[in-house]
Amino acid sequence: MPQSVARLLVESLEAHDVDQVYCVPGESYIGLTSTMVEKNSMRVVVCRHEAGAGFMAAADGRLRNRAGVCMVSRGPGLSNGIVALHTAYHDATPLVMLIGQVERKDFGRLALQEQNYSVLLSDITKLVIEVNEPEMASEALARAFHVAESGTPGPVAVILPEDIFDDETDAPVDQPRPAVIPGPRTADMAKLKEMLAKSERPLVLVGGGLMADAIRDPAVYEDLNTLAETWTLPISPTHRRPMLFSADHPNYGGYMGIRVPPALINEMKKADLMIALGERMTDTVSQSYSFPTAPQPQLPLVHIWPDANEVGRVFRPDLGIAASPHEVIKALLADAPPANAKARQGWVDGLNKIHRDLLAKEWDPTTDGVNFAAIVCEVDKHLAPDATVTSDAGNFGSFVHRYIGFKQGQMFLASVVGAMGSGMPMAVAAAMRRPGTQVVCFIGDGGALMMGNEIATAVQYGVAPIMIISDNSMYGTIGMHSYVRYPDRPFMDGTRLTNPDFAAWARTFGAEGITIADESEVADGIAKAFAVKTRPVVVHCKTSALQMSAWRRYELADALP
Ligand SMILES: Cc1ncc(C[n+]2csc(CCOP(=O)(O)OP(=O)(O)O)c2C)c(N)n1
Repeated sequence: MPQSVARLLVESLEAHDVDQVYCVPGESYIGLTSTMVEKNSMRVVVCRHEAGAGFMAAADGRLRNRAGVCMVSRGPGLSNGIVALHTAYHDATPLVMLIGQVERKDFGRLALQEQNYSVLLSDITKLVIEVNEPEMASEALARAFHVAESGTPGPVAVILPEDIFDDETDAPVDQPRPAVIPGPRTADMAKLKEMLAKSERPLVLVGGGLMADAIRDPAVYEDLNTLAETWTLPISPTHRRPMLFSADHPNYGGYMGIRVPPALINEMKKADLMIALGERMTDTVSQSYSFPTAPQPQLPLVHIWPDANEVGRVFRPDLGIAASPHEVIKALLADAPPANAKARQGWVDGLNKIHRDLLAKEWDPTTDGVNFAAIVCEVDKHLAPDATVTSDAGNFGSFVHRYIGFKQGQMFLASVVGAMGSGMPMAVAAAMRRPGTQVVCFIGDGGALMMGNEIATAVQYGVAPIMIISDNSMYGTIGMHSYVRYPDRPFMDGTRLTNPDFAAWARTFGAEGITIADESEVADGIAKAFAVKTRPVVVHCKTSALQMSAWRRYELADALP
């Protein structure tokens, strides 16, 4: 029986297991939202900004290892949402964005809010699909999900003209394509085993590809731990993936994040083999293409990623394996470890000692506000084994990575490519997806006023994330870059911010507001925040600007013009 395109689209989303979509409504696709609400088979989460909706869908994509779905209106709506597409594209996160378009009869006239999405989105999506025929609608969605989730996952845009939703069609629901999980070749596994047997100082980086596998199959963690222990390998989670290996595991080889501290990176550079296991190998992870060096790595590199396009795109590996990283781990575990594996124990212990020293919960006193280290260490004491932590972009994040001892089973979400504004929406999505568990968002005063307004969405949907704001009254990261690059010039004025009382701001949303202005208030303030549980909490932390990151500080004389 014929049915409307809107109904067909909703049924197609249902077939793809979509139970929640994030949106800012718009007249250009109102035919779809109204049908969704009428059919009531999935929750339509109404957000405050399209970037918020996009980041929530990106978080959903990571939490479920299925494409998260958001819907935005044409022109201004999509323009607001572009930052989330950019993040999903760089972060290899599966995302389907449904975007309204002008009526088909007006294509190309520069009609109200018209944009040419195929041109506009060509560098930040895997695919743009324009649905101009009712018969194509369901097939287009099936393709969108498949492309978003396969190979290197990423965002796909589906363009829906305003006048298509009420058209009738006999087209059936196009069913989801089966997940394609690539495995390694026998010959490549033999070579990998040979390289591992010869190596005295291997370094294993684990990244976002393994995170995706772990959602599909939680046995990933047990298998990774067994591999590390029996093959005597140091494991280094990469930038923004700290929960892939427990920080207190004796095989933890150090966190390969942004600007690895000298003590650790100098030791890592003694490695005689690098295995990137489910890590895309970005600018950040490779320390600006210096370890390994691009395009020719200074040490033998094995790059394992489920997409041959990516393996070899920047670095020339000695061995490239286009496979799921978990499949490679399982294939390694099918064999006994090399006879001399235990000879690597000293190498693993050495890296682990540096890692433990770096993680020590120590900090120096500050005079111009609380050292954010004190707050992050206190939060760490309260985090449950299944807690979710999200982080916005900014220097406050360095404290999170230095002082929180993440564990497998916990979840960490952030824009790996460093988009400010991502932290709070991701926390809201996590709180909806993981009800009854702790969700903590770390954010700067800069990011808090970019996208912290999604706290309204948390209140509206009855979830209770905790937003910890490091208010150093400046865009601190940029102050640091300015100081490092142009040490003789004044810099603070170009990055200073005048902020509201964030605790009072929180209360106007119906959230709880707590202020921490002195280190003596930290333990109480954080305990109160974790005790609330029934509504969102904002902890306004008045932090030191001179303590520019977890690793360095300015002298007052440096900072002033
Ligand atoms: C959307 C976006 N705009 C600008 C930047 C550049 N940027 C990176 S960090 C930063 C400052 C962050 O300031 P804040 O949130 O206060 O945290 P802090 O660095 O002070 O800890 C800026 C402006 C960015 N990464 N993303």
